[in-house]
Amino acid sequence: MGLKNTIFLLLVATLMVKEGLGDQHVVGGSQGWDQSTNFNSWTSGQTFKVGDQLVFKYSSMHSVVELGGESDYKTCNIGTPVNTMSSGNDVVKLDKPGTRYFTCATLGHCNQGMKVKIKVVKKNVPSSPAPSSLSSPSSSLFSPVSSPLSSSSSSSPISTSTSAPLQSFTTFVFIFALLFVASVI
Ligand SMILES: [Cu+2]
Repeated sequence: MGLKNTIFLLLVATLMVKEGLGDQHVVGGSQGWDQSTNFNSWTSGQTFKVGDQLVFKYSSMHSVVELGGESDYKTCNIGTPVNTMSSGNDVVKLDKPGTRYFTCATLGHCNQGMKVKIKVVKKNVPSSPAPSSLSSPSSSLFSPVSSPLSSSSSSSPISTSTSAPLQSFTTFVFIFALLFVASVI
């Protein structure tokens, strides 16, 4: 196999890896998973795609309960949950298109608005990789992707954005370098 073929395969492999890496959405942004957060305004600024992850960051007074459907979501019925989490740093993978419903099991919090509805769309909406990503705030480049459970979760910095810009940028640079090498050979 020639070197050009090897480079081509590397290029393809890189793109495939990139396809597998979704964005991480820290639920509620910098305010995190809390009853004071306005989740409607947070979701309105987000696009959730298959392969992305939700990260719930919260103090021990909260938890995460996934509900089975719209009616439970509307009525704050946590009696028949799909899933319950309480680590304070919970990651939920969005593995298929559809709507997912989350709330908090602490008494009263759901009725105070501590619930979020996530509409997951298929991945292959046309995306513009490098330019739009690069215009994101630079602070998001250094967001903790999956920090271990910290003892002081209330005072720890909560990232508002995703790891996607960094991934896109490194992929962009890598592909550019490969193309450059290929053209020299
Ligand atoms: Cu709560």
